[in-house]
Amino acid sequence: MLKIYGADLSSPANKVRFTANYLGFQYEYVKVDLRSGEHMKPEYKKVHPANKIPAIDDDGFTLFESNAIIRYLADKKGSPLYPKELKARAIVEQWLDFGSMHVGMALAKVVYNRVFAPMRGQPADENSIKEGLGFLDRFLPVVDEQLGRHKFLVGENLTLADINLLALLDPAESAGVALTNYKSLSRWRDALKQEPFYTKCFKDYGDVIRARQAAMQKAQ
Ligand SMILES: N[C@@H](CCC(=O)N[C@@H](CS)C(=O)NCC(=O)O)C(=O)O
Repeated sequence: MLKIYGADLSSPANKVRFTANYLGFQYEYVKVDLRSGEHMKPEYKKVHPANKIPAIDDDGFTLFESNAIIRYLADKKGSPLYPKELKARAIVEQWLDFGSMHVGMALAKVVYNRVFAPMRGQPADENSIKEGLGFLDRFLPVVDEQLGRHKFLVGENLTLADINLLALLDPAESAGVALTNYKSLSRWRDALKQEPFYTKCFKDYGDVIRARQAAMQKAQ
């Protein structure tokens, strides 16, 4: 059976679970505890040579990098989430890359420094936060405009580009990044968060962060 190695707070790993849920895969979710360094164990290096999550093991076929994994899963099912036709696929790739390389990278700077650094007792890098927020101010309006023109990022059908961006935006509010002013993006996001592929993982990512923060405070 397909195994998905991930962790509930990892947006790249959640993206893989959302995709597998949407496509109807049966899978075993193998939680890798990053805090205790489970990912650094030699056994796990056989699954991911750089000791990161997510990764999958599909009956002995191992794969890492969340975007490579979701493409593989969609192609395995022949799903329209990842169309076959040349230009349709190219546009999905375009928004998939834009989501990961621009929106996701910018938000990650803010999320790391405002959420994960404090959890690890590390100082926040204010310059990195400022840079991330600047990029978000530039890139989120582009996504909002696109979603004002279409139901989904690539027209009227859900694709991998939507699932990618949905997962990467999950920690926004926990990092103090409000998305409510982006009306079309909020309409798109609120609707997708009601879908079973998402709710099968959690109601809201913010709940997962808050539960982790409360557990850490209790343990102190
Ligand atoms: N580009 C990778 C990012 C993977 C990544 O950085 N994962 C983080 C968790 S979100 C991780 O494994 N961190 C542990 C580490 O780097 O030691 C993907 O999309 O799969």
